[in-house]
This record gives sequence, structure tokens and C-alpha cells, in this order.
Amino acid sequence: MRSLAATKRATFAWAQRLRNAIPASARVCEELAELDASGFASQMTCGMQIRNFIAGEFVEPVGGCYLENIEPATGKTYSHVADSDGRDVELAVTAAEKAFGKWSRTSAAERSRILLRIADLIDRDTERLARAESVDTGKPLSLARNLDIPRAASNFRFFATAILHTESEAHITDNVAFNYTLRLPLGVVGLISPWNLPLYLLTWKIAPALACGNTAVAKPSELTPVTASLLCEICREAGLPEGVLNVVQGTGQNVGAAITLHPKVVAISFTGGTITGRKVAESCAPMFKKVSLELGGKNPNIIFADADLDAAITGSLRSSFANQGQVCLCGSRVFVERPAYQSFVDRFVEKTSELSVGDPLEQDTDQGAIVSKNQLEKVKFYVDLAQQEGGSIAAGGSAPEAINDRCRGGYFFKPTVITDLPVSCRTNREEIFGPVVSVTPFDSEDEVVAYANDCDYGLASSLWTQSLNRAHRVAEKIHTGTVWINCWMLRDLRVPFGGMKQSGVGREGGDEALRFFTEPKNVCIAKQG
Ligand code: TXE
Repeated sequence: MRSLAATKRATFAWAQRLRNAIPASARVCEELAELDASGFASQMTCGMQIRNFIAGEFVEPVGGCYLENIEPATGKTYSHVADSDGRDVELAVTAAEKAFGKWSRTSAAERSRILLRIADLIDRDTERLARAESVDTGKPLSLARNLDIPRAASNFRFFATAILHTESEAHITDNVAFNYTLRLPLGVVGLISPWNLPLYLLTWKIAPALACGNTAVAKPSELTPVTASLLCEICREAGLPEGVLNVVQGTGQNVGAAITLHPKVVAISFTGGTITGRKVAESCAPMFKKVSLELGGKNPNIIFADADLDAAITGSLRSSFANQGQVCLCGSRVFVERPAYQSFVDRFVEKTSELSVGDPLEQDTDQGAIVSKNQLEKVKFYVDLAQQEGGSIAAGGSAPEAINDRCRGGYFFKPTVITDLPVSCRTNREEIFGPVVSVTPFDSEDEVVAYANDCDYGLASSLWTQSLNRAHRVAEKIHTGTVWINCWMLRDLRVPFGGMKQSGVGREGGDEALRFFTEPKNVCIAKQG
């Protein structure tokens, strides 16, 4: 009769063999979980195991299944993430609902104190979070360290202090009544975030939601689950009461949809692609849920001949290729006034070709890996399409030579500049979401405004000019939620942030976020006597 330990060892060995036989894209299936009478499944995965965070505890998914989590820089599985489903969402919503009463009655000062503590702990763990984010997304470690993680801390600090200074309206109705407006927390809210700026965008939702007294069920992208899990550890250490924040890991169709459709989740804040955003809106509409959608973009970057060309080129390199072009705000359609066109193209192509595509963990890397094999294939598809549509590859256009042994199987693509495209071709209309931009000349202000606005998206735009009058004039005419003038991605967290048309509904940031995550109530008191 074999001992239990021997049985476990034999089962583990068998399970490892079975797991290795499973195609990389498959999940560690229910059968494996059946072996797991004593939590055994959790030992069947290589490396880290990212579980759900519900009611203040890290827990296995009810179904016991896990997805392979692949490192973009190597193309290898380096951890496993819970492949949860509606049962896990139900547990999370129950925990959030249970926590809502006390949290919504907690004073703003106490909520602020805890959120500020979370920000301090994010600062303390910057290196650990930055490395996790870089490994999970493929972005350069330097970018995660200097942008993603500090911004996550800023998100918490901003809303932790904002709630200490909110003003509410009062209206005196002639001499007959006094009105005041209450802005009350909504209840349990659903927060769904994408893979390009995982911690940055998830905390941009969590911070205002909790600051306003709501409790939350959050879902990061299944492609980039790690920093959300590390954030949960930080929240627990900061003293956030159990159930206030719950994170359910897993796919959009199994977890995202369950959150969106849950009757006790009263509002959804979503950032992701337009196609998915439409599904979320379709789910919310019949249930009259509040919904905020931050979706895709195909942003114009307009350079007039009178621009400071050095500044425009430096700014355009960032707006074209930051985070491997995987930012919804990237300026993927570059328009240059004809007198400056050739000079811009020559210098922009030269600088683009100097960007180093490398191992994200190395300090001098400018461009890391694309987030997934699917996204890399999407980028390659559009570069091929661009050439079919008449475009010329002025820089990049292919995968780089082998980066190093570690990254041999990674998802890399050179920053790519395409010229000579027809203005309204598919390449110039559809979101690529990778290190690919087109450059097109224009001859007049009216012409370039028409080019910029001839687009299904309306998220952000940049324009470079030394003429103040032209800047104001064009800024007013362009159909985007944000217009940057002689800059890009210069962010003040108080301003409304979001897009129009197929770039989304609603705005995030500042008072817009505080109003989204609260319900206004008018109280009208008639004057006595
Ligand atoms: O986004 P998805 P993906 C764009 C970019 C990209 C495209 C698709 O063009 O190529 O969107 O990217 C969850 N109900 N942006 O596939 O599918 C999903 O699990 C509820 C722009 O990553 O929109 C993830 O957590 N949730 C964007 C989140 O939604 C669902 C940044 C986003 O996934 C769901 C990223 C469903 N039915 C991509 N299906 C930006 N605006 O910055 C999926 N999800």
C-alpha cells in the first residue's frame, strides 16, 4: 500500500507529464483539478500561480482550472493564471456586497488614509512591480519603472485627496425652497481593464471607485494578470477591509461577461477594444447599468510647416512607438504640411531606425516585445496590408534579428514607418495597436482637419505649430476627446479623459470619475411659513 506522499508524488509526476502534453494555449483542465482533493492542483503549474483575491484572501478558482501565462519576450510559459468563471464572480460579488455597507459609511478621511497608504506601498514596491509588469507585458523595464508604476501610485494619491475637497451644489429656489445635492456611492461596481498598461489603467478605475465609497469586482486582462495580484497584496497590507476590492482572474468571455451581466453589479468601467466595448454596452443597456467605455483610437498627429521640427520629431517618436505603439493614445496617423514633409520623413525615419529593439529587462532597450503572438500577427497583417494598399516601408517592417538567447522565441517587431499610403485606406482607418505609423503630406489646414476627422475613432490628437491662433482654431475643429498642442501624453489627472465616436462613452479622471462613481440625489426643502 503506497503512502499518501508516494501517491502524491506519482500523481504529480503524471500530472506534469499530462500538463506538458497539453498544447500551450490550452488550460490546465478540470480533470487535473479532480486530483486536487487536498489543494494539489496548485502544485501542478510551473512558476508563479496567480489566483483570485476574494474577501481579502487569495483563493483557487472554483473550477480549479488555470491558463498558461506567457512571457512575451521569450514566448514561454512562466506562470499560470486562474481560469475563473461565473462561480468565482458570484463569490466576489457576494464579498463586495457584504463589504459595501461599512465601507460606504467609512469617513472620507479614513478612506483617504487607506488609499494613501496603498500609494506609499506601491512606491515602496516600485522595482518589484515594474519588473513584474515588464515580464508580463513585454514592455521595457525602464518604461514600467518610470511610467506605469509611478502613475499607479499617483492614481491612488489623486483620488485619496480629491474626496477630501469635493464640493456639492446647493440651489435656493426664489424664496420658497432650499435644494442640496447628495452624491452617494453606487454599490458594487465592475472594473475591467486591458493588457497594454495593466496596473496604470486598473488603478485608474480602482482608486476613484473605492475613494467614492463603492466596493469593486475587478478583472485584469488574462494576458497580464500579475500586477493586479501584487496590488491585492498591497491593499491587504494597507488595511483595506476585506471584500472592498476583489480581483477575479480569467478570460473575457468567462469572467468579464459574468461581471458585466451580474444583476448586483450596478456600474461597469471598461477599457479595451471597441469590439468588446460594444459587447459590454449591449449587456449593460437592458439592465440600465451605468457604463464608462474607454476604447480604441486611430489618432492623428499633425505637424505644420511652422512647427519646431526638433520638438515635433522627438514628440512624434514617443507618440508613435511608446510601449511598442500599444497605447490607445498613440498617434498612428502622422500628417505633415508639404513644405516640411521630406525633411520630417528623413529625420523621423533616421531616429526611428536608431530605436533599440531589445530584451525588455535590459536598461538600454527602447522597444520591447509585443504583448502576445496574436497581437504580433495582427501587426504583421497590417504591415503586409499597407504594402498591398500602395504603402512604402520607410523604416522597420519586419521582426528584428535574434535579440539574445533568452528572447529567441519572443514577439518582437521593429518600429515601422509607412509612407505613400492613400489617406482613406484600411491601414489608415483601422486600429493596429503596434509600432506602426503612416506619414502623409497635406497642403492646407482644411484638408488636414478633414483627413483627421475622417475616422471612426475620436480619442486623441496632437498638433505641432508655432501659431497660437492656428492651434486654437484647429483644436476646436478636430473630433477627439483630447488635443495636445506641441506635446503628447502630457497628463493632468483633473482633466476629462476619453473619446468620442467609436473611442468610447463617458470620461475618466478628476470630477468626471467622481461623478461616474456616485449617484446624485437632489433634496429639496420647502421654506416653512
Ligand atoms: O482587448 P479586449 P484585447 C484594442 C487594441 C487591441 C484590441 C483587442 O486594438 O488589439 O483592443 O485587445 C475583457 N465582456 N485595445 O483583446 O478584448 C478582456 O478579458 C467583458 C485598446 O486585449 O477589449 C480584458 O480584460 N469583458 C485598449 C478587457 O476586456 C471582456 C487597450 C480588454 O480586452 C469581454 C487594449 C466581454 N465579452 C486593447 N471580452 C485601450 N483603449 O487602451 C474581453 N473582455
